[in-house]
Amino acid sequence: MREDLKSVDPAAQALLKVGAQKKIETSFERAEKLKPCPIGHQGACCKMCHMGPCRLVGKEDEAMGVCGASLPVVTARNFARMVAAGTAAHSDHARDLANTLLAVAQGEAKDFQIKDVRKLNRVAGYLGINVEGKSVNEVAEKVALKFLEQFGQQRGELAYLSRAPKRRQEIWKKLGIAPRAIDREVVEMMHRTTMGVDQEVNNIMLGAMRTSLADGWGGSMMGTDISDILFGTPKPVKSTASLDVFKENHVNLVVHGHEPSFAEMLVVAVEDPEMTAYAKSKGAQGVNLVGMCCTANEILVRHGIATAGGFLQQELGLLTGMIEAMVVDVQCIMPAIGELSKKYHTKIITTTNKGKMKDAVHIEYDEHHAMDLAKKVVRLAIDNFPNRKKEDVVAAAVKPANMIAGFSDEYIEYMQGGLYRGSYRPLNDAIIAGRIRGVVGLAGCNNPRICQDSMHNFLARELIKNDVLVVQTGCSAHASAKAGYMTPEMALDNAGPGLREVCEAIGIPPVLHLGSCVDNSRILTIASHIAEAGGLGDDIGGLPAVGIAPEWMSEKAIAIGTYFAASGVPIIFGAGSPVSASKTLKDIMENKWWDMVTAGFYFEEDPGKILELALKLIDTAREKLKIRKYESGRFGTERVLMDMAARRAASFATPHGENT
Ligand code: NFS
Repeated sequence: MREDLKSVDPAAQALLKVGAQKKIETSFERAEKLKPCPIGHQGACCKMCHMGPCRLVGKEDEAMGVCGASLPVVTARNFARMVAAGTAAHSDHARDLANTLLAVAQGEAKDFQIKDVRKLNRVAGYLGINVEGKSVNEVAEKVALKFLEQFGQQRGELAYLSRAPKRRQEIWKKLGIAPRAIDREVVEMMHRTTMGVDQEVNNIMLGAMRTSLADGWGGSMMGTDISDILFGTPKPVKSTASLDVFKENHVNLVVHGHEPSFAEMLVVAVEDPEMTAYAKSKGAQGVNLVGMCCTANEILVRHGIATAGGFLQQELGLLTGMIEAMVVDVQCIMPAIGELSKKYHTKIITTTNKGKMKDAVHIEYDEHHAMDLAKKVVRLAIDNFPNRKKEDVVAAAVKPANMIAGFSDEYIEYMQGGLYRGSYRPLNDAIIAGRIRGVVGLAGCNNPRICQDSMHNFLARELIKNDVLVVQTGCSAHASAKAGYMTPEMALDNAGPGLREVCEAIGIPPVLHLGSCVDNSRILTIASHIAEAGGLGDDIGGLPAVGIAPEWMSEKAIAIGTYFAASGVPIIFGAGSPVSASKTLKDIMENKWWDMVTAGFYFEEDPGKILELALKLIDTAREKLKIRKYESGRFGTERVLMDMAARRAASFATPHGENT
């Protein structure tokens, strides 16, 4: 690990130098100048009312706010509010998609179609909707209405909880943490953490788990499913990743943020011959659409659109001087890009009333006129091409890394047996035999307080070396993609012998790109399938699986970590703990939660210790399951993950039998 570097990504390093030469500050420098408030950083600052903010310093059992709130209560409330905010963000994203699905079903959003009818029917099944004799649009309408109901229903529980293993559902019921409705859990969490309501630490944390489950098994899972229904379920696609995916002779248009609908329209619009002709009339050869952050992941896994990387790349991208327009919507958009764009010819285009920005052009997206608006944006970018200043242009001069992305849970099932025999059993067998030691979901953000990508890359490399299959989402996936880890060849050279054999048999990378952060819900689905496939217990809790977010910064990451723990997957976060002020809270999350939900939530800053802990958790789970003790290079005699269907799958055919 290089402590002296701001990033391990050579393209980022090159652009950071450009920034330094031009005396342009980015979040990397601001993070150095602006140290976090130590009291707030550890979760010991209470600003729920105007008697404070109270800074609870001193001994844990003595520190107290003006109202008498104890340190553990304050820390728990702060944590729970982060969960609520993260849940709100993912779920509001899903709400917009549900409204789009409804508009499409009702014939009001004519530029979209239902791309994956098979998935629509599968989802209808989960929701108890009978599809017999109904047209595609009729089913889609019922599905959309049922989804919208999930936000505000006053009775019952979230429909998707039934997708979890029975054991897990029982645990949630017993603890009283089965979420009732998405909005209700977020609202209730805001209520119970306001001044003078919930004063019992364990109860606040149970509430946090219930709220987070409304994200994982609610908003996020819905977001993933609706995107698949409307835009297609991902299957492996080739692409490239780097800050150097911008083209000097093209109009460069970046989509940055999270919601995929408008980006999907832009993917079509930039290919329109009318747009290419218009670009040529302005001296460019065409329009180069590039993704950033989670919008990048959405259009990468479905269309193979190149990615410029994750959260910390947004300012660096502008420093290339080659971006004509950056279209943003919601979440992880740095306010700094508005001011920075003024130093260049780049136009920032905001597209939602929820997220406006000073110094940006506002073109409000509306799914009812999606294509017209997409073309308007593309034209604006093209019109800006002649304004590009030659002297501003810097190429990072780092060859973009090749990658394969697009491993949906459906595809992972398909690749283990083909369309009609798809199953998770071969994966379970590989785990039981010790070829695969365990599975790690490596996810989450970048954070300028940590050398960019250093922990993501270190952990991905070390985990595969130790025969751990790595599944990735969000900015962590960008980190591996840029480093070139998402190719089948990576397995040959770097994976442990067992994992390498499995990857070779199917022709997959040892590091699988599952999509955006809402697509962490795919990991929940995979974990449920593994539990149901047999041989590894009957619950998600107890599987040799761990979730890690080593460079996290967002409230959304906290919501994700909490719903994984509440679902039975132990979680390790790097980048400092927002609950470190309270030993009581640390004990609840690291120990008591094991008794309650068969998983703990750990904060550990040292990457070596994170690795050690992850492997220990995996090995302990193996021991408890009484499966073969992991030893590198020594496997059991169980079925090898290789048969004709698996070999055929290596050609990356679609999980749904269509032609690619
Ligand atoms: Ni996830 Fe996507 Fe990245 Fe973190 Fe932000 S882009 S939703 S929150 S920073 S992984």
